[in-house]
Amino acid sequence: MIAAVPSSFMTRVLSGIQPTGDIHLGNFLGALRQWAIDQHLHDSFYCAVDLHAVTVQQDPVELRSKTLETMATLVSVGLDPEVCTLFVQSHVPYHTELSWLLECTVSFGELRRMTQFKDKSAKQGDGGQEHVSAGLFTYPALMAADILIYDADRVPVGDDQRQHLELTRDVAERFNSRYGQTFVLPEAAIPKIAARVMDLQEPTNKMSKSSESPMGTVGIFEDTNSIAKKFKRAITDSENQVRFDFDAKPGVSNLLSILGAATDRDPASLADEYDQYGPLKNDTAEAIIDALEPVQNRRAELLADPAELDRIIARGAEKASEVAAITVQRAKDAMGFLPGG
Ligand code: ATP
Ligand code: LTN
Repeated sequence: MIAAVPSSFMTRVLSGIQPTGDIHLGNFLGALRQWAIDQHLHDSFYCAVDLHAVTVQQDPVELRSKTLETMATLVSVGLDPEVCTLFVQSHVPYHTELSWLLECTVSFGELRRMTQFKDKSAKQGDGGQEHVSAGLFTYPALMAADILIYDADRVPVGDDQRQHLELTRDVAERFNSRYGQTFVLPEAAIPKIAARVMDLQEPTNKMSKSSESPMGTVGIFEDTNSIAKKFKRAITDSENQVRFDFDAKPGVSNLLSILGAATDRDPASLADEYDQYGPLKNDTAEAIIDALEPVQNRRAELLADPAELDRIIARGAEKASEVAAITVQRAKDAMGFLPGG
């Protein structure tokens, strides 16, 4: 038998998912599935980032139920609470404390350049002035705190988070050079295939929880018939030639990426096996239905035992807090806050 590697010698990993909307295939292939596959290789922390969710207005009843659902999803995709730490971000108040210190390290100009802020504020009507919360603007400082507080070496995310990760590294480097070595510099871990799953109806837009395209977004708990129907109706093009070329053929390339991710195959070489769109759509739907079956079954088991989920959440908060408390104190000491209190 191989002896377990002590966690102090393992790579530390952290990532988060917002408890908003229904978790979709983009979240699954771009992030969650990878988290589950790699969990035994690293000392991993995964959270539902509820403090990020409130950067846009949330209904309180819905926020509570979505947070529970998101935690149930983390377990359903195969994350083992005995192996990794699964927690709710707001249960570890040190995140917001460190976030303030980092808001005072990041610059206004850096935050203004974040494309996620530009996109989300533009969607709110007035171009980002009166109805956009200040929290949506400072969000990347909180995300940096989420990562740096666990001394994470590696952050597995989809491609849309690349810019936030670069900012996190810049902020950590600046803090370290001002106040002395305090934070570990994290690397983004972005999957090679399906790092940006596109909407099935509008394949030039990313599949997103906040999308208004129900036929374009595939929820991971959707029933089999509905998943099959969405793939059947996926937008392709009029060329009827299967080729992997995202610029010229976004719809077909998206299907090839999804099939490639689900079957662990290279999307470009999969293209050689098809000369029509129909069979490609059917095989992609089938591969996704197969990949989601164990996830859907585990969820049914978990929902039958709500006390177990409560125990997992409580244990996660305790384990995460132990680590986070130490890092925040280190950062405060480095900045010159008076000890005690
Ligand atoms: P929204 O678009 O409404 O902000 P979201 O769908 O991006 O929400 P998040 O909770 O912000 O969901 O993302 C959780 C993880 O899923 C992140 O690592 C993110 O990069 C990844 N992810 C989200 N959408 C996609 C996608 N379409 N393809 C690949 N990865 C994705
Ligand atoms: N910003 C991310 C969610 C997120 C996150 C994090 C991801 C918040 N904190 C820390 C990785 C690490 C998003 O919108 N998907």
